[in-house]
Amino acid sequence: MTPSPSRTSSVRAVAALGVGAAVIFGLNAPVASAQENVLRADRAVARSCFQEVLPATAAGVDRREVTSSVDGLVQARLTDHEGAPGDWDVAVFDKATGELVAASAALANREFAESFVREGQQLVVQGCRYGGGARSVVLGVDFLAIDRQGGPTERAELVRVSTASQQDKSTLLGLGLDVTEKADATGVEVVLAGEEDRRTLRESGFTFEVLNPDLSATSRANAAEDREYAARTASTGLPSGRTSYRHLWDYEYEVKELARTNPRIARAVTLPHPTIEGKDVVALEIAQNVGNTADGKPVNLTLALHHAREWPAAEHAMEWAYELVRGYAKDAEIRGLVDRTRNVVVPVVNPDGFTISREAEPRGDFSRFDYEMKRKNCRVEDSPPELRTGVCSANPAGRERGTDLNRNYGGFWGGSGASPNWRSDTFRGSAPFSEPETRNVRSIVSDRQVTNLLTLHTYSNLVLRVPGVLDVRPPLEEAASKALGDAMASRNGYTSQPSWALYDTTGTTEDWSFWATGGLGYTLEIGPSEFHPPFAEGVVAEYLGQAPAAGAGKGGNRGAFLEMLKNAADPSAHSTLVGTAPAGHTLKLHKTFQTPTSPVLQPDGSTTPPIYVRDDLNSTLGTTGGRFAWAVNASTRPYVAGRLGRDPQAPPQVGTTLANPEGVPAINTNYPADSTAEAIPFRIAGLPDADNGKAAVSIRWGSVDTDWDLYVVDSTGAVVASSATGGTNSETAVMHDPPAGDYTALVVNFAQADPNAVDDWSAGRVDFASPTPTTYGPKEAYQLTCTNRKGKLVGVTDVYVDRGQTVDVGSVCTSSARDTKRRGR
Ligand code: 0X9
Ligand code: ZN
Repeated sequence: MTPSPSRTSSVRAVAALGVGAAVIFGLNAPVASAQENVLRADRAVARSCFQEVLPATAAGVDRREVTSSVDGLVQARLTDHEGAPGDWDVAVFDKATGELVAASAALANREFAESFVREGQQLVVQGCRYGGGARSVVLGVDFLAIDRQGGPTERAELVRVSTASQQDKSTLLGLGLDVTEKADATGVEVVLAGEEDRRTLRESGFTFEVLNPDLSATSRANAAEDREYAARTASTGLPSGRTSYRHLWDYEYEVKELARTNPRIARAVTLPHPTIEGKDVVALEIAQNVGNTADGKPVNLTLALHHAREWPAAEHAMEWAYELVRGYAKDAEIRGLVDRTRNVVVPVVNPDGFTISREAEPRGDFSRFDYEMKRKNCRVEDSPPELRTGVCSANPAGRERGTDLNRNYGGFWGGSGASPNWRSDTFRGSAPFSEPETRNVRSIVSDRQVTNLLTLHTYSNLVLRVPGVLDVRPPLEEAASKALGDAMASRNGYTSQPSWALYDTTGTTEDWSFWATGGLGYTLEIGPSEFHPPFAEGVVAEYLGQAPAAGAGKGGNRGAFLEMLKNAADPSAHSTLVGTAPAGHTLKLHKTFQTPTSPVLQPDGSTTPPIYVRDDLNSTLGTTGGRFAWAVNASTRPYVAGRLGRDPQAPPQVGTTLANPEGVPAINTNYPADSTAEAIPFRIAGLPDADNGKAAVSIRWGSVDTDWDLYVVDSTGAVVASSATGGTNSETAVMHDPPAGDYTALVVNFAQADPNAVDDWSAGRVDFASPTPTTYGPKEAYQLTCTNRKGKLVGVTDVYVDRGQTVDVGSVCTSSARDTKRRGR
């Protein structure tokens, strides 16, 4: 595929500070270490670097003045100097107005700030030594010209595509369009980024209606509303009091300030893998005596912003961090829960993408919307060679560059609902865990006992649980998984359901974490209708549970997060190992296994064999002497443990035919608004006569150019199944575990190949199948080891433990492996 003209922009990079003023084409490497590029400060001062231009004489600050040589981007980078670790931040200001242009405030000396500038604009680049021992740091400043003569600005719109069946939704997903999570029995909302997407949809034959013809206008209006709201609101009821959407540097700075000012309960952490643009990803850990990470408490992990444009997700995670830290001092419920758990919050999993989306709003006037609606990360290697140039904010492929991080996890990777095409918004990446951002999350989940995981997205008012794929079937722990999802939904007013109920997705966060570790995992889709609505609605109302949010009066997402935390604190919801060990010893739980991905879908529709993904789970308990209790996940991973099903109590019902009534209904392309259809009643039997795991209603006709659509309604008239594809000569609507009762098949005459010779439907049938029984797999063990103070291995044993169970492993550090094993079993 070739990019549309508007996406073509050429980038020229100029090193402004550094060894000469070399012109670097398509490169943004940090500048080498000439003296003028080393910032120095003898003292560290913990303060914001981006608040204002500080006096030149102020302690802990050094700065340079530069003039932009281009119309385009400025990039300021900090890197270590002479290897000394520390924490420096950087901010770029407009010299004339003192206004902030860009900033970066991560936890170490690795900083990357980028924004738009005009040719001749004078800038102050300020470096601030926030903490740590590094007296100096290397500054690199690059300017990148952007050619904006690329063509017409694109108009993005939101449409609702009619898709009656699961098959339809798969076909739609296959078009590579930007399909949202807003979906129901009859349609899905899709973002069309421009002309090319409009053409793709028109040519696909799907019918659609326009919901919002100009998303760019809505986004400008929302931004204006946000400015007015912030201007007239001194403080909100949010835990932080925040009144507007944060920038990436706000998240970074607030994470470290919360840690610095609450050192006993909060700790700021840099995740192990820097992003593709070279940014550090930050997390906040909250627990009583937070520094003791080997205290054996259950870990509650809150993730946000896998997807760049979903700003309220990150706001919710950050407010939750404030809730826990501030609540610890003044709220007995929060304090009690935090005392029993360890909480890790990653507000921005995808900082590269977030910055591009967030900073597009005020300044990016070239194909502006395109970047604000970015979803993926900044991976460029999978793009065609001619599109591998340019930095992420000005890549010739525009927002289409990158991997969908929520298709890149190992769980069922490469199957349906994820694209093999680099350009798609659901591009799965070149391999499972090919991206640094997903590897960061993987490392947290692999190195801790994460018993509870919540990953925040926008939008559609949903609480989604595993699995993301219908074929995977529910886990044995479906009841526990559903109960917690329902508990969260009772607070935020969202719909609680398995993810696959909307459409299949593979490679998502919790479809790896749950099936590999057993930690309960959920996706929240926050808010009813927009990726980043006005702050007052998308953040304040949704978090606190105020009108117009669905959770108004029920506790909102704050309440939902509390339900998650309560579950984490409840030993009956996970597993516990107890035993005795002398003080100062280290217990380790270890598991290694491999799990197959999905058969890997290829661009031509064929599949190649699954890839085996190796996982290594490791967690540690530091002993304090005497009895210990260690909160852990069950030893058998749900992937092999089995699947929940049902034993048939009776044979399935015998299939029946649906007779086509006299006559032909008028053409109707507007069901359900227009109810014109043929109605054929049928009955589904129940126990003791029949036990149906599945009912399939089907019809057939002659020409693929004729289009009959099929809907099944129950006795209340609610649509319970449907099938409305185009380009086929049959439809099949499927019901799973259908309740006994009276139903009606509604057959809609959508189109006729030849209006003068009716191609009527025939062969109407309802077929039934038995339920699939529950299946059980093998039991898996953890390897438990104990090492003494000198690092000598003094105990080893296998441990089997189920959810809700407490297993006594005895005195694991003082006996031979065989003795310990006998005691543990
Ligand atoms: O598509 C996603 O990654 C998530 N939705 S979003 O609109 N925020 O992008 C949801 C993933 C899980 N959903 C399904 N299996 N349907
Ligand atoms: Zn999302």
